Amino acid sequence: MPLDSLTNSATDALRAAGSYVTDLMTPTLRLGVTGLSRAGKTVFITSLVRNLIVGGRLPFFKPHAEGRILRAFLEPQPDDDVPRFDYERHLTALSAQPPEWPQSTRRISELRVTIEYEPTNKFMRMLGPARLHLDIVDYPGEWLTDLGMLDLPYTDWAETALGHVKRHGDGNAAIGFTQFIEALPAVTLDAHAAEQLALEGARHFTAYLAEARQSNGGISTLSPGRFLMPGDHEGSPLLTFFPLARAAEEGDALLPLLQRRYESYKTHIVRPFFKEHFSRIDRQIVLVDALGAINGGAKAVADLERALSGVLAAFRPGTNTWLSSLISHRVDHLLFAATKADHLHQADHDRLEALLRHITDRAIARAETAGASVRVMALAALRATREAEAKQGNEKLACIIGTPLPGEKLDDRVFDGNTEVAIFPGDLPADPAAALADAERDDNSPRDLDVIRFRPPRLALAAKDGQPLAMPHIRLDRAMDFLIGDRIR
Ligand SMILES: Nc1nc2c(ncn2[C@@H]2O[C@H](COP(=O)(O)OP(=O)(O)OP(=O)(O)O)[C@@H](O)[C@H]2O)c(=O)[nH]1
Ligand SMILES: [Mg+2]
Repeated sequence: MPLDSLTNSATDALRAAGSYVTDLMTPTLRLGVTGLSRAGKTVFITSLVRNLIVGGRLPFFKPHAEGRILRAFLEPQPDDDVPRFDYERHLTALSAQPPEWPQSTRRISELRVTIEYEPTNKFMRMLGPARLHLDIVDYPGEWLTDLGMLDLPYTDWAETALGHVKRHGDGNAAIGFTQFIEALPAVTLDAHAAEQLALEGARHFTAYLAEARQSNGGISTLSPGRFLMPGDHEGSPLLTFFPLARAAEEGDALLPLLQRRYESYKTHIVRPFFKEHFSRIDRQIVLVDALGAINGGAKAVADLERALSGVLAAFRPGTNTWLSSLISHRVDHLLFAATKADHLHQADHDRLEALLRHITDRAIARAETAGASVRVMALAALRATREAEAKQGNEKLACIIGTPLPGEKLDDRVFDGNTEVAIFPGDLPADPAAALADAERDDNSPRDLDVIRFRPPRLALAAKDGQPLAMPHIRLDRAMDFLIGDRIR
């Protein structure tokens, strides 16, 4: 073998070994992104990743502002058994003419972005660029409410769930479920008949959960979280049980079947989720559509609060002995973000933040998230409106300009999805308690705030790949700085 080819292959081998070692040594930060359905998770991740990759406008993301981010790029994620976050498809929807919001997603997904940067430390700088793997995990907030089931025997869970049905018993599905329970025979001897009843009961109970969610502004607070968000378990027997309160009878096949399914649901769905995904998260953002809830009225706000405290229980060290023993490290940065802040004029952003703080304060106090650094922020991951001032008599009104989605209504007007309008969305009360009281008024009374949905903004597209050059946002950079900034040093 000629000498220089030997030298070449030796250098290649060394380089390969070097990059292998670098890769092994590259630290990983796992960022959990969660929120109840429609909170804005998909838009948040898509915008964060795009802005990182193309170097968007991020003045408050310090490593970027200091010019130390050399590049950011997607790499294959580490977990082969988790679906990949469909970044490209979401980006394509947002780049369409007219732009569309991404489709709703209902299961866990993951994406790895590698950030190459210049270290702040002089000595480290001499070794060349450093790298950080950012693994972003998107999962439905509803799954966190299942944590409460882990310490709860079937009987206690059933009692709580049936109490809920009793309190909200006026809908069709609630009536259907109650009638089903009342018509059950006291004892079901036959195993096949018990199976059929379990299936039918689960169908009724799922319909009830959907109805409860519908009447609560789209928020579901009741476990099992997977009945409405089955992820990959759609149609699985693990999801066929329902709450039943009755004493054990000799020879009855139904109650033991329901108890067994309930336990299997915990063993095969809830525990693995907390063990394999949740316990590995380093940083967490909880996205909250507080404006949507305010707009939805009293029940929606109360339900949002309840759901959030369910979600927060998962971050409370020592709440659940099983979970505490599992989490060797705990989430050290926890961010609550009120999403879609672009529905309000910036003059109201502080109020939105105060409102979220007010809602989560009660939950955080209960959750005693001691040790973790917790922050609350109002943001818009993708800003769909711009601001303007309009004059009404002598008064100046802070308006927002955007294109409402087709079918959106304001007073008597129905929008067609093509027309840009300036609207005065109203103000949030300065006192968060007043905002909640406002929402708690009779649902038919006029509200101080109008929240309508807008089309995504038309973005400047890169000639190369026809995808957005950057995404306008509100405070996304501050959120990034809090969540990952200190790890890019
Ligand atoms: N104006 C505005 N609307 C937003 C923003 N983020 C999300 N939205 C709206 O909220 C909807 C839901 O956002 P997604 O990101 O899909 O929410 P999600 O939490 O992933 O929802 P699921 O996948 O259904 O659980 C979008 O279709 C938009 O209408 C934002 O920054 N600004
Ligand atoms: Mg989604």
